[in-house]
Amino acid sequence: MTQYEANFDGLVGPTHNYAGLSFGNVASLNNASSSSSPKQAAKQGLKKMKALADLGMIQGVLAPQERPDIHSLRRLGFNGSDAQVLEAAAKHAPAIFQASCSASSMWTANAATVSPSADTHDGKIHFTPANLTSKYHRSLEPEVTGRILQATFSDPEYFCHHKHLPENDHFGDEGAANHTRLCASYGDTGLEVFVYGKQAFDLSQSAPKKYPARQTLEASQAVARLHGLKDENVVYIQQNPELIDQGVFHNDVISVGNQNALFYHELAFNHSDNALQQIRKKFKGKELHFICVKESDVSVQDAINSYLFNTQIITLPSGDMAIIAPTNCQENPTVESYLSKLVSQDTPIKQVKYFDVKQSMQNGGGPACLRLRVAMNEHELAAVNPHTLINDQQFKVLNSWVEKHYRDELKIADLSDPQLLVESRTALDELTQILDLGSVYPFQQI
Ligand code: SUG
Repeated sequence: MTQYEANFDGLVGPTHNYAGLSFGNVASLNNASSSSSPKQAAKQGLKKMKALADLGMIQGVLAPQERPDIHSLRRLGFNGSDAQVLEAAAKHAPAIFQASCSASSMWTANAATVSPSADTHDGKIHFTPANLTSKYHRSLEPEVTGRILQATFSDPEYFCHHKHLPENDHFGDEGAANHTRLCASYGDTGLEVFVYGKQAFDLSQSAPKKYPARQTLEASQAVARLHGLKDENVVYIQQNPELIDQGVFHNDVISVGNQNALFYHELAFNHSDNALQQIRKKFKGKELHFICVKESDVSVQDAINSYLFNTQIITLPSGDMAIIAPTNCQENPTVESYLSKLVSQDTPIKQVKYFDVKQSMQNGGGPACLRLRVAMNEHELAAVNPHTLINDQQFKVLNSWVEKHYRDELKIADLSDPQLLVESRTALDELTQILDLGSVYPFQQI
């Protein structure tokens, strides 16, 4: 049976902005209050999706969330009409207000953890939305993310959806950003590699000191249990806490895997030798490629600035792998030279393709943050909501939809404009029809 790995990218929402909301994510802090372009951001994302579809990949799209999140502001005691809620929150609690306006659901690597049917106890694809408890603005996402995932993967014969984990720092879960699956081919049982930042119930263990560890071991273990993964097919590895303190706020900022290749920085993991040995021992395929980048080749700082590891490694229909990198890698001479050497070496990665996703990068989101991977066989693919798959037609429709509804420029002060709320809801209402999602948004359920 034919097997695929589909990428479901997050569509950038109409309120994409830079509010400096993510302590520990250096790009987010550095660009706080810069003006953004929601239109450009959405188009950059769509262009990457179309390019991957043109390469013969299965490419899907996940809808953004409703922002400003009036519902969450009402829960915090702001009342009156929607316009009054906006005005009062922006005036009396500007930081909370800005958090309620973030388009952060665009980074769908944080939407959920997904285990393909070859790995799970019941032979279905399992989804657990991430609770994203570490950041208030992101903790607003899981409920609606769950609904969007259910509307995209709705057939219970093939897909099993769990509720997000308990909303507490002890179970802080950031989804696929800290999860990689290694396998011989997509349809084979894989080794699911969960990378955590700290152990929440054992404070004697090492943990970062300056910035938060957003993923806990206990959360990763709970997801593995929910998905019915066998112990022999799972490893738990700790991220190097010193790197979290340098701004590596997720594992996908310092390592990425695809099939039998793991591309990582030599300082990525705590007790690295032991971690890699566990992977080697449990990996069931024949050949495993550890592609280790030395600090002397590319420093951690260069990796963070360029997002060398927030690249997507994809397997092209030809069987070769390609690395999808942000143009920021091309603009960094050390990283560019590393990548051009990499594709000529004896690894499965044979091509590098650069994409301008700068609007996302300025908030700390590279190509890999923008996508959620779902490995599927042809029956499962046939059960996916077809309107969420990118082809020439859907690309055109979505581009025109962005053109029609999105602003060219957005400043923090614009977020309290009641007209922006109207524009966003109008756009999203139309989008649910384009993608055939049903009423997934709170404003559609009143
Ligand atoms: O959660 N940035 C996101 C970036 C997510 C990147 N995802 C992965 N690495 N998988 C975050 O920190 C910034 C929003 C702002 O500051 O306006 C933000 O949420």
